Amino acid sequence: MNFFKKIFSSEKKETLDKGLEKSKTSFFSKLSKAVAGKSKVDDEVLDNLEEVLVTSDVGVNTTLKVIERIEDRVARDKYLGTDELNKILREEIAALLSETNSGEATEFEIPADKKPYVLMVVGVNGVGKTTTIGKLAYQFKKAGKKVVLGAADTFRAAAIDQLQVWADRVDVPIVRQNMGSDPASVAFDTLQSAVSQDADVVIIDTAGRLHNKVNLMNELSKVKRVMQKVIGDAPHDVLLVLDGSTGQNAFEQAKQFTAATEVTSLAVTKLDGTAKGGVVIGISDQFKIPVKYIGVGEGIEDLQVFNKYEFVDSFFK
Ligand SMILES: Nc1nc2c(ncn2[C@@H]2O[C@H](COP(=O)(O)OP(=O)(O)OP(=O)(O)O)[C@@H](O)[C@H]2O)c(=O)[nH]1
Ligand SMILES: [Mg+2]
Repeated sequence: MNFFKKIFSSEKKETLDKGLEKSKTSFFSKLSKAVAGKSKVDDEVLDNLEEVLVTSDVGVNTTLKVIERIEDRVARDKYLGTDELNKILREEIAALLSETNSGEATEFEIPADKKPYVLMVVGVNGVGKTTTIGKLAYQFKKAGKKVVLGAADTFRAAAIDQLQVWADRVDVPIVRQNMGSDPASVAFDTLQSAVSQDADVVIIDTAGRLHNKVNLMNELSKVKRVMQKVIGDAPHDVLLVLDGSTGQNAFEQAKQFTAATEVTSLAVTKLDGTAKGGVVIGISDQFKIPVKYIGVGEGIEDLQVFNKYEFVDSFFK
């Protein structure tokens, strides 16, 4: 299996290893209980393993697929030692995820044929939208791109100020209006400003209102429609941010949000400091929408391009 031969920057790997520490500790302590006193992978071990995966937030559907793969393997190989379970899990989950379109990238990249490339960020309150925008702006700027931010979360004054703090920190321009102004109008202004500055990337922050509010769809549609007056095919990416520390709740949010609006990519944040990191495995397996980024801390550098092989490698080691 050459999945793991790809070499990633050791610095990135270290941050990821550290970010997943809690998830791993919790997973491995459950796993060792599941195989205690057992030397061979048998039905009882598989039952226990199923429980370990489900309680590690991998999700029921994905867990069943993983168990099936391991059952097949048990049927093929005559003897599978529990001491190998770790390695087997790593291989089978990587093989399972190789069928998804998540996590193929290794760099912060944007398509060169869209200028400016318009990224709209959506998600419920507090999931980490603004922080993720700040971190993305930093990465794109570092890659030599000209970035403009748009403060279309006009719901709270603090939200605009928070984006301003990130804009100052990264040293990129921000387009803002007063609190309570029309988000679509801010988005329009931002795109116009970006075009006139010949910017490469525009990132639009939006209000984190509840996914079950009826007006969400209308509001986001309006923002999109108005942006299209400036750039016909904008937004080029609608990034839904999910809080990984909420585990199964993140699944629910993704389901409900994708039903309300067209989402083209996912970011899973707050994987550090939670034992629920397994949720990324389930989300990348189960949603057709690719997971593009993961948040592994509050710092400016703590956003990573999600790469499934690197992730699985980190998780099961
Ligand atoms: N530990 C950790 N904290 C994070 C991460 N991403 C965001 N946060 C924190 O989560 C909190 C909420 O982040 P925001 O960026 O304000 O979230 P938001 O979605 O913009 O929230 P609203 O604007 O209120 O809807 C902040 O305290 C962030 O520092 C992460 O990857 N790891
Ligand atoms: Mg915000």
